[in-house]
Amino acid sequence: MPPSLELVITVYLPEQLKDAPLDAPQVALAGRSNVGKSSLVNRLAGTRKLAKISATPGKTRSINFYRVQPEGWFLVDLPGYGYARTSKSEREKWAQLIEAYLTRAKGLKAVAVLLDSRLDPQVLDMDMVSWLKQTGTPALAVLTKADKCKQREIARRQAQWREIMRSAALPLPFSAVTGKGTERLWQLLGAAALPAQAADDACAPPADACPDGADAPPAAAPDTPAPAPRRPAVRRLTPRQ
Ligand SMILES: Nc1nc2c(ncn2[C@@H]2O[C@H](COP(=O)(O)OP(=O)(O)OP(=O)(O)O)[C@@H](O)[C@H]2O)c(=O)[nH]1
Ligand SMILES: [Mg+2]
Repeated sequence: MPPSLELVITVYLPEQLKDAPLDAPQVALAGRSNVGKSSLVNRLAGTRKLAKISATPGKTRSINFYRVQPEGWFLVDLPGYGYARTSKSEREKWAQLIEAYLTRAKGLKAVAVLLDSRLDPQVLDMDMVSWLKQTGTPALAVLTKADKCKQREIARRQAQWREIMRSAALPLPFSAVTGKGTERLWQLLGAAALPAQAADDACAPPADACPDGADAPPAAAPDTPAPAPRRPAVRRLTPRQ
């Protein structure tokens, strides 16, 4: 049985973060607006109704904390960054909320960076990856909307991101439409959230591998320090203390 997801709290303002389970083990989902974060949450949950989805970018304007049962860690859906067609003050508000979360979430074990399979690496995504490296936050790269791409294109995108992230691992192709990558993603998220438990389970046989090579674990905390970001990921992100 796959784990289940339950929405426990929605946060709209940085000051509301004090009521959120920031100390509990958690993995956050980050990515540009419209990349497919909420669709991924719904696919993991096996429902279309848990997270709100829209073809119009900028749908998720809050941070949504989902409890993963039975393990008890949290999957955290962040608002998308870089949505251009909204006011500057609105963008700043979201950026502040994301920054407040990333800097205060003591239980944050990793950030799954969602990247659109169809697009060449975007500056905002590279800035997010650089920030994660600088702060020593493990990153899992996930290529969304994989159903829209031919395998050759996916392989090229995987190689591009592996190079950028200086990782031995390939990003995981994922499709909320077909379900491709779902089982593997659950494994990777769980292992990131609860590493000790994953080590205990290490003797268990590996789950089925994806035929297209997607079974390689996606980029995890790279050892090599990255160059400083050209500009901040979502505004000015200060490393966590
Ligand atoms: N073909 C395809 N479309 C997808 C996939 N995932 C998401 N979409 C579509 O992409 C659009 C945006 O999806 P969302 O899940 O709302 O994206 P988001 O990242 O949560 O967006 P914000 O909340 O605005 O940050 C919707 O029209 C989805 O139906 C996918 O795997 N394949
Ligand atoms: Mg969303």
